[in-house]
Amino acid sequence: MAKNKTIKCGMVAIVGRPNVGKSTLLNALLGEKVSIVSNVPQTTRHQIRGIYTNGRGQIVFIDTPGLHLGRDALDRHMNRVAAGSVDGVDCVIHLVDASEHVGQEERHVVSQLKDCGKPVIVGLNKVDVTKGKYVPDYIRLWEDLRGKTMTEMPDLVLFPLSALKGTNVSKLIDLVFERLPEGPMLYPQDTITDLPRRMAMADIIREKLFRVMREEVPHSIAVIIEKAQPRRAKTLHVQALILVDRDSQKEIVIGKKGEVLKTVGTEARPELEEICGGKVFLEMFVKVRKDWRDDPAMLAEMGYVEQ
Ligand SMILES: Nc1nc2c(ncn2[C@@H]2O[C@H](COP(=O)(O)OP(=O)(O)OP(=O)(O)O)[C@@H](O)[C@H]2O)c(=O)[nH]1
Ligand SMILES: [Mg+2]
Repeated sequence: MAKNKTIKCGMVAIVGRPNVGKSTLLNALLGEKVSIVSNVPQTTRHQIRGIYTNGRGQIVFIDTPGLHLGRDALDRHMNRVAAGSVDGVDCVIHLVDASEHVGQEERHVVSQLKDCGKPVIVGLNKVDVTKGKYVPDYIRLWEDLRGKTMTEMPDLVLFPLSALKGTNVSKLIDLVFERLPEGPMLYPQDTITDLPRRMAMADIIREKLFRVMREEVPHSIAVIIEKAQPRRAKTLHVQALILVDRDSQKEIVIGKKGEVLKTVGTEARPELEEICGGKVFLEMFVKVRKDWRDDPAMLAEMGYVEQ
């Protein structure tokens, strides 16, 4: 009987400004951490797929870098990845921070999405903070930029949620399935993400740097896994290179008597061991590379490939 049951499968892009909670939402949807989260805008730098599978079918969620107005090569790369993610998907989740005013950047996001030709779910996130005080502003923004009222836009639906608290997250999955076509699964049932392991490892270390350094964290910080090789007794030897673009930042990243790096290592190791499935010996080095955010070769080495 199960053989004849039709299943629904498709791809869904999660798009929005930096820091609205896209990666938090992806993790909440999957019930597992696949994308790093921080309170620093522009945390996500590449496209990360998270795959949700159940009896109804399969949803491939795509977490994207925040759409923003920056101008250097890394900014251009991040914006291109985010905007390009909308092509080829079956549905778009436009995630907004409903606890904050609509700003210039949000107008920019809607102007990019308004003619995408896909069903759009406007996820009104962070309703745990202000109970969605600014929701009417987000409705007005869509109405304004499309020149139509909500009732004239059946392809658009507004949906309040809290990615952090999990409020309405399972209902969002129902809403997405309603918008997907019937079709075969795109990934094996037990796949959760397709992020290459070295990139996932580099991201975990970057997330811990953001957490430990808080407001001191330099805008231009990057992590590259230079080596991940087995070393005696099932231990994986991981060498991570941390890049900053000024000497003064190098000292901050290392910290007094190396305490920042030490804490980052302690926090990162258990998560690295989880994705590697064994013990990890972690070594970190900090180097100064001026203007790496505008250096195509450096960006390519980090996996932020120019397309
Ligand atoms: N109060 C509250 N905070 C949230 C919620 N969702 C996310 N956050 C917080 O918002 C901040 C940003 O979350 P991220 O998931 O990294 O945001 P993002 O949209 O992926 O950001 P970028 O990758 O920089 O574009 C973090 O501090 C989260 O804990 C929510 O529903 N409620
Ligand atoms: Mg993110």
